[in-house]
Amino acid sequence: MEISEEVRDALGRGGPVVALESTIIAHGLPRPRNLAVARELEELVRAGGAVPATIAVLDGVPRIGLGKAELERVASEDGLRKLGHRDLAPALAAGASGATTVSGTAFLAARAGIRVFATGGLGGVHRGWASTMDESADLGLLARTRITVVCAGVKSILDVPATLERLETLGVGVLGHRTAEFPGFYLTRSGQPVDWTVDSPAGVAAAMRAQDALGGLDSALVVANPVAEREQLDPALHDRVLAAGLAAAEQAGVSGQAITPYLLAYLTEHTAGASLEANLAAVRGNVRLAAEIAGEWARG
Ligand code: PSU
Ligand code: MN
Repeated sequence: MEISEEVRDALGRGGPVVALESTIIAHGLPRPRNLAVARELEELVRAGGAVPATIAVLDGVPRIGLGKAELERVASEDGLRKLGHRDLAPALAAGASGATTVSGTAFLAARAGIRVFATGGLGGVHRGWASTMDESADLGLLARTRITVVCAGVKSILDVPATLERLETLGVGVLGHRTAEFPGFYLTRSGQPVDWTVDSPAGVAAAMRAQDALGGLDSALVVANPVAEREQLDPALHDRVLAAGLAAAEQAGVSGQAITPYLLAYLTEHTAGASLEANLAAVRGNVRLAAEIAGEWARG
């Protein structure tokens, strides 16, 4: 894999680095806004004193840290694949290009030596799992990877209580950041409790150090960071449009990798962009917090 000079330097001196995923850019946000967002997220990491490492696969090469032209490719190239960790080997062998999901990004980030990763909302157990068995590969990969993922919970298009149960079964730690309630991605609250709450980035770094001191199984630490209440999507609008979107997806026969992008786009369209603003507010908050955590972690 190819690590950019800036990221390599930062890692070499033990400086703070934050990994950013590319699926949200390529498949989760509408064009051309997505490119502006990709740049903005990198700037937010820098403003927080850390180095951004946006991750993607281009022409069969995993890239850790993208240049200007590469970021533009991720935001605008047609036919870019969506790559979970299981897709990496075939993509590399085929010389393909793709955006990496949480699982693909976390896998590559950990191998590059990056410990902190920011995203919007994790994948998880889809509603209707009992008939489709659709559970995001994000969960299984996080169960086997020592990385700290800052997110606004799991996407609210999912079965949130079931996803939390799976995280427990898989042994993935969940910390609420200044919240005793698990966030709901577009929404400040999901209605589900979290078992552990920390009140600062230093508190997260302390848990990371404790993970390392304990040793044993490598697994992720999920830092759940709610979107501010004034920036959340109106909960009644959310519930109404999501119900319609789930019905539309079923009617259209959308399944597999396509379901998450379909629902996110449906919400954006049918809330006149309000869900997009809430999504972006959540991601920005996560990126800022991740930069602070990376700073605390680097201070040792
Ligand atoms: N967070 C967002 N938007 C997104 C995603 C996360 O705000 O588009 C992406 C992540 O890459 C996550 C993926 O891994 O959605 C989950 O897809 P699936 O349900 O197909 O595993
Ligand atoms: Mn799936």
